[in-house]
Amino acid sequence: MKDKLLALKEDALTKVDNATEPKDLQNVRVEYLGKKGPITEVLRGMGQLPAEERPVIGQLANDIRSDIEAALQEKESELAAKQLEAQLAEEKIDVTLPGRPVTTGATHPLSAVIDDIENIFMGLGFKIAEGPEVEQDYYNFEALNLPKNHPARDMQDSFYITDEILLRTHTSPVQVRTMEAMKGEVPVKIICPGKVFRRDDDDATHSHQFMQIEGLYVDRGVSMSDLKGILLTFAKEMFGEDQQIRLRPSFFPFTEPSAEVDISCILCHGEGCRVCKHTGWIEILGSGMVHPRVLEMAGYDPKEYSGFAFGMGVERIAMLKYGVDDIRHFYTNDQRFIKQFQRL
Ligand code: FA5
Ligand code: MG
Repeated sequence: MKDKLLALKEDALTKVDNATEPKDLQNVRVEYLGKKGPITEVLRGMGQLPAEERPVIGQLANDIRSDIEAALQEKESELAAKQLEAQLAEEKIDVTLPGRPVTTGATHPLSAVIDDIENIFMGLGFKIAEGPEVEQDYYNFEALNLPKNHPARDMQDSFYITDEILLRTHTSPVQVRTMEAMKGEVPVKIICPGKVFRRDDDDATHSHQFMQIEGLYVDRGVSMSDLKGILLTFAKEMFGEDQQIRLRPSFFPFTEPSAEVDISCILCHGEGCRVCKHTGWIEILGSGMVHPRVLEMAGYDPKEYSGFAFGMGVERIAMLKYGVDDIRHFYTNDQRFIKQFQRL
């Protein structure tokens, strides 16, 4: 019986030794130490032993149990340690790998140009005004001295929603809305940036949707020389100290007299090149002295007050400032284009 127990111990310890997974050890435990295991069986048969041998065999059986249990536990922690090591090796982080760049958003070039223009005019005492993009025919045309069927409406052929409501074709209706809201107070000194819409065919310098910035200054004694001085200051701040401007007689029903304003060509500085069509000048805006009828309709007595107004194309300014040769680049959202203008 003693030999049988010792042989069982040998077998069990060999199996523990050869175990490679926790589940192998669990099998050994069930096989040798379980209720139906061989050791339990030996102990059950003790009744047939002579009385003096019983305590010796009993002691031996208990010792063998605890030896096997101890071997199992040791092997268990060995396997657990190995498994942890393998897992750590697998999850190792290579801190020498290059990092992944974090990309940050940037201001769109058109927004950046609007910011610049706003800053220049705020420095000259102008406030920012706003108006609706879906506008009434009255504000877009009639109150600007463009009655129904006036031929000048054709130049801004537009998107009508009903006979009386349209997408605004310029930011000039904000002149009227601002004067109405000011109820005869002076000075009225605002600029208004915003989207405008026209049934224009898209090409390198035209888009059916674009942006304008309107300017309006109404007070006692405002003259054409104020207009010229403000716009020259703007051109110098926007494009550089050596900038010159030129006023060309023009026509708008809501200004009298009217002028189209050119700046000396950014690229050739007035010598003549492809961009300025060899004239040395580039048109950036329309302007003039607010027509007496427009002042009157908005509640300002033209005998007492006068004012100037202008409307510039934001995309045209941005194209000149950054040397962009096609207006459509601004709207296609090509990251390779946009990223060139990143500012923090
Ligand atoms: C006007 O829209 C007048 N409301 C400007 C004005 C305001 C005159 C106040 C007098 C007093 P015009 O249609 O010329 O004018 O447009 C003004 C500017 O908008 C142009 O000089 C040009 O820079 C820009 N622009 C006009 N049409 C387009 C277009 N289809 N795409 C991009 N920019 C355009
Ligand atoms: Mg024009």
